[in-house]
Amino acid sequence: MLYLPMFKETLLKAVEAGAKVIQQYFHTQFSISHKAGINNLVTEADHASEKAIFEVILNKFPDHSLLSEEKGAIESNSNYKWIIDPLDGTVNFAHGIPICCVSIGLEIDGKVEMGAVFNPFINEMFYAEKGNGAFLNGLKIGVSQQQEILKSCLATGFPYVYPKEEKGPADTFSSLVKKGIPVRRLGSAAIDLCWVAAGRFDGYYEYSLHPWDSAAGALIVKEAGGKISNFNGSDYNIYENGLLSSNGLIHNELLKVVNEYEI
Ligand code: LIP
Repeated sequence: MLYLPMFKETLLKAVEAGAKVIQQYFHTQFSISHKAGINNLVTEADHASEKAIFEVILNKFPDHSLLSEEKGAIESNSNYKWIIDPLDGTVNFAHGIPICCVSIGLEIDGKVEMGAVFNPFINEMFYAEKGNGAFLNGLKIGVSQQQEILKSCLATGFPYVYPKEEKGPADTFSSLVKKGIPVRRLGSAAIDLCWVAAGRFDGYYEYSLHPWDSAAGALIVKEAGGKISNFNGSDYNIYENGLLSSNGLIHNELLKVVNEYEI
């Protein structure tokens, strides 16, 4: 791809610009409003981060499409779409919990080709481009080698509007914790995915996410040697529900849990 270095430079500048803004707002007084659901918050920082990110991207690529959590879709007839979560982990941020990040994926001709996730509070920049591996602060990363789900450390998240189906997120969570498996709930899908890529979690699943939550992190997991699918085990689509990511070694066991609620 001829223009990759230009895209990478803009991608990293954009996540850094957003991250600088959320750091400036952290520990200050900022307004918080509510979206659909009980705790689906959005803060001044989300909007200010998004504005800073847009400025970087549109300054360089004014004709590209954007899909961002707060502004939604800004379509053009471009083959390039920047998929942006200006502040992933908003509830954490609003409560002064520094487990949050900026996540941006670049989709070219319908496929995410590169992505970056930056948590400025612990200075962790995750980056990947398709076919070239995944990196944390410039150092190559890889998924864990844990082969047994009973010995794994997992992560999940929960929707703001709980699904009406009889069995769902709480049942899967319950079946895992009843077996003594540690299941963390960090509150940021993008960080959850990057921590699978870095080998910290052996797997992460979530029932319903938005494209901006997972566009960058899904690629980072794959480039770190991990596996990502939907709950049927087929290719994950960022525009559909059901994300299951792992080191690949426990993937089938985790699929069984989310589908049959038993290990
Ligand atoms: C959050 C995700 C998290 C999920 C939350 C929420 P937000 O995104 O990162 O994994 O469990 O329900 O969707 O709202 O902080 O951008």
